[in-house]
Amino acid sequence: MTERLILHEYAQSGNCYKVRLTAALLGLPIERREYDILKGETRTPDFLARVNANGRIPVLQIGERFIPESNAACFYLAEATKLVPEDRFGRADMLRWMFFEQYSHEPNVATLRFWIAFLGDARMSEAQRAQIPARRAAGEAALALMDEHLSTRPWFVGDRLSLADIALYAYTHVAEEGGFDLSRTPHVQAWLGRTASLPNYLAMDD
Ligand SMILES: N[C@@H](CCC(=O)N[C@@H](CS)C(=O)NCC(=O)O)C(=O)O
Repeated sequence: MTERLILHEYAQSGNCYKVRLTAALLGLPIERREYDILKGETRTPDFLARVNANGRIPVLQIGERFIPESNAACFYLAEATKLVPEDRFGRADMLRWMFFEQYSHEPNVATLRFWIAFLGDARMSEAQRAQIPARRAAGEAALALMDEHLSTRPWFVGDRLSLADIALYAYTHVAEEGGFDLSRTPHVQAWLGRTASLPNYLAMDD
């Protein structure tokens, strides 16, 4: 990759971490620009006009071009590498898990972590508080489905790590910060351990 890569991010966001972890596993150097989402720094007129009209991070900057959406940014970095299956079915299956992550996992597992560990009781709205039981049930269902899938294989797709694992790892490994009990999903726990033992693994706090 010849163009300069800059990640516009909030380091504690799992969505941003996915992109850093993908870059690390591929040995790609990436610069980082931090925004405080709790202070609305991704909602300024400049950010909206220049970086992402959707007002969110992560955004991967490639030279002068910008790719928002974590899984799209990971795909930009990983296309045609060992992190994307070579066969057509495997690539579609990888995308299946990445869409599952965005629809069934992240809105529940990540959102509860944000409300509970980042906003806290004092800053959580009544509307958010009212949604906790439904989000908890949906998050537990997503983790249970992952556990069942991992009961017979080491990785989500095929026989090696792919972007599906990276996308799901990011918020699963910190799910307990949102009150999820990972001891109920032993196959997920074992997979978390395998992922964290990979060569070039990067921790969220690094
Ligand atoms: N689907 C998007 C979600 C991006 C997203 O929700 N980003 C959050 C942090 S994880 C954010 O920027 N929040 C600040 C805001 O909405 O103002 C992705 O996968 O990148």
